[in-house]
Amino acid sequence: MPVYHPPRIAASEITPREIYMSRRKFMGTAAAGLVVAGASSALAAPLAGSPSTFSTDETLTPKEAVTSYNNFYEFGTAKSDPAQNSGQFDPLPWSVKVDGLVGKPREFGMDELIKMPLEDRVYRLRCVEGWSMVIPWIGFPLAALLDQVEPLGSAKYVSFETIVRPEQMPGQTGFFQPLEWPYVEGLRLDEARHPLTILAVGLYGETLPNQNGAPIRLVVPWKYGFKSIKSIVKISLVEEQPQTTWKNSNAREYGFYSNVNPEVDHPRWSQATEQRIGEGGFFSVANRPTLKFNGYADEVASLYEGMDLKANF
Ligand SMILES: Nc1nc2c(c(=O)[nH]1)N[C@H]1C(S)=C(S)[C@@H](COP(=O)(O)O)O[C@H]1N2
Ligand SMILES: [Mo]
Repeated sequence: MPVYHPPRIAASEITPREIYMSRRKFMGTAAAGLVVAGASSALAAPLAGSPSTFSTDETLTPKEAVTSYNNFYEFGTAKSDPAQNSGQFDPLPWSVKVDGLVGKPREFGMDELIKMPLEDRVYRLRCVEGWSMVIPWIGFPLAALLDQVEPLGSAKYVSFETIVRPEQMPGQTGFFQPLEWPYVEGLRLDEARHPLTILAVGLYGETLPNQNGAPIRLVVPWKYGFKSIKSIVKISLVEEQPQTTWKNSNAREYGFYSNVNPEVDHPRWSQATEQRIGEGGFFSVANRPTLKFNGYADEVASLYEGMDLKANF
């Protein structure tokens, strides 16, 4: 199968601020009436980054699968829920507060974040449930943002927080709450600063669809998908290992590190193989060997030298 390359628009042809402003204007005038189930992608604006040497050349997972088979419990627990239930979510205006053990705490507006040095990063994403995708993200290294706030020597970890907005997130309302809100995640500072770790603002040549974490989400390709927290409103530099949602919900099954590792099984199922979504039909079998660190061992294995990865799962 040939590798599909998303259409590229020369970065010089787009002023990100203009796109965001016109998108906002559109949303303002079009009003909620136009936003029907599954139509959130109609609000997407074109976006482009420069090519990156970190990209895999594996066959891309079709866009339809990337945007309709999601985990985003704020919109419901079924794979189809995020695409179906996120049409009312209005991601703009948006800002991300960066605070904690930093010299220059501040809030970044989305208009600024969209102007960071954007790159195309085609990454494998491997969910702890046993499926994987190859996704063409557009984003920038998290390290570039951290540099701007000047982390103090005492900062050892980075914590992340998703928005809480029950009026636009149906999974945050009702009697059954599958997780505690806000969804939180964390990385060690060296993991957060690793060049593979990005904040994504788009995929497939467009701004992020709501179901994929609009308007800005984390992507850490060597860890299980749940570490890649969506719709981030806060990033804090801290001294102690941060709370993480899935560990809080079940510490026996989900650890802080959550590095993709075929040698360390989940207590209830093997992690040795995976099912590539969109390959051989939507419901193909798990016939691909899972690679250590999701195939990024050359880049990241040194971060864990001397660590027992079975104990630190
Ligand atoms: N806020 C939030 N972020 C989240 C989740 C979630 O439920 N809420 N699910 C995680 C899981 S389990 C996975 S596999 C990835 C899926 O990202 P995708 O839908 O873009 O493929 O998002 C992660 N980020
Ligand atoms: Mo996941």
